[in-house]
Amino acid sequence: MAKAALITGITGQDGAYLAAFLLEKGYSVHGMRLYEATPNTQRLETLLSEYPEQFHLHYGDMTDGGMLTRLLVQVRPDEIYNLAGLSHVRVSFDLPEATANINALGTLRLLEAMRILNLNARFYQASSSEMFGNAPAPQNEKTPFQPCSPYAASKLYAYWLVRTYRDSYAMHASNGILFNHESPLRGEEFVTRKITRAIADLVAGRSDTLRLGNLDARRDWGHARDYVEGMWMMLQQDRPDDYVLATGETRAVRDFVEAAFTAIGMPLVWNGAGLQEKGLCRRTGRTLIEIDESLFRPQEITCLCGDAAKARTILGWSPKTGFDAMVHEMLTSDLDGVCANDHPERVPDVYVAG
Ligand code: F7E
Repeated sequence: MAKAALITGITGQDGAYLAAFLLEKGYSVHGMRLYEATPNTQRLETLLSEYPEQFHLHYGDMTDGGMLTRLLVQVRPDEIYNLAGLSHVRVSFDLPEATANINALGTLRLLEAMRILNLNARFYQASSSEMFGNAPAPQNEKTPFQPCSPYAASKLYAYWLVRTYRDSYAMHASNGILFNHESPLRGEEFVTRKITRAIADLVAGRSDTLRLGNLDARRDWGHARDYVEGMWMMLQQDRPDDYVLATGETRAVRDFVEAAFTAIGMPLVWNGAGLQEKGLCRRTGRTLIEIDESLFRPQEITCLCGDAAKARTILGWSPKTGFDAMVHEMLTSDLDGVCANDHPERVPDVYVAG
C-alpha cells in the first residue's frame, strides 16, 4: 500500500516542492494549511488536479492541539514533515509570542499528539541554521547554538523537543538543520526573491529603486528542490538523527544583488557608505539600490556557512543546483511572470508596515 505523508505548512515554498516530490514517488500526501486565506495556492491547485486521488488538503493550525490530534487519527501518516511555522526572522521580533506559540509549542503539540496516539510515524522537524546565530562558520551538527532572534529561540526549543522525544520515547524523529534555501516559489518578503521580483518589476517599468537592509550579511544559499529531497532521505534511514543541509558556500546579500543585476545586463557600481550607500547602474548611473535602516534586524547574523559532511556521508545527499543556476531560475521565473502580466501586486514590505 502507498505510504501516507502529512506535511504541515503545505502552502510554503518547501511544502510545494516536498508535496510534488512525494507524489511522484507514489505517496498519498496530506497537506495542512491555515484556514486564513493564503495569498497563493496556485501551485497546490495544479498538484491537486494532477493527483486527485493522492493529494489532499486539510485546514489546520499549529496552535490547536485537539485539531492536530484529530488530523493524525484521520490521516494515520507513515511520515510527518513539520514545516509549518512563522519563518520570517525580522517579523519574529514583532510577533515573539506568536512565533513561540506556533514554532515551539506547535511542535510540542504535534509530538504530544503522536505520543498520546502511540502513532508509529517517522517525524521530520524543520530546524534552522538560524539556531547557530553568530557561532563561528562553518557550522555543523556539533557547533554550539547561539540563537539571536525570537525565531531562532523558538526553533531551538523545537529542536531539543525532537531530541527529547526521540530519546525518551524511542520515536523516529529527526531534525534537518537547513541553511537558507530559495527558489521561484520563495516568499517575496525574503531577500533573494525580493531582489529577483524587484528586478522583474524594474524591467517592466513598474518600479525604480529597490530598498534593502544589511548588504554585508553572508548566507549559504541553496535550492529548495534539493533540500526537500534531503528531508525525505532523513526519514528513510533506519535510525533517526540530526543533519545539516547546506552548500558550504557563503555569499553576501551584496553578491546576490550583483549577480542578479549582472544577469539581466545591468551591472552595478557601489557609491557611498553605510546608510548613504547606493547601487548605481554602471552604464547609465541611475540609482537602482538604496539602503533602508528599517530593514535591518535588531541583531544581525553576519555569516552562516554550513558543513554538510554528515549528510553527504550518511544520507548520500549533496546539493545539485549551483548558485548561478538558482539565481538564473528565479530571475527567469519572475521575468516571465511580469511579461505574461500574471504577477499579483507586490507583497507590501512587511518591515515598513511594522
Ligand atoms: O534574509 C538580509 C537580512 O529574510 C537574509 C528563513 O527561511 O533562512 C531564512 O532566514 C539576509 C539577512 O532570510 C533585506 O538581514 C538585507 O541577513 O532572506 P532573509 P533569513 O533571515 O536568513 C533561515 C535558514 C530560516 O530558517 C528562515 O526561516 O538578508 N537582508 N536586506 C534582507 N532580508 C530581507 N528579508 N529583506 C531585505 O530587504
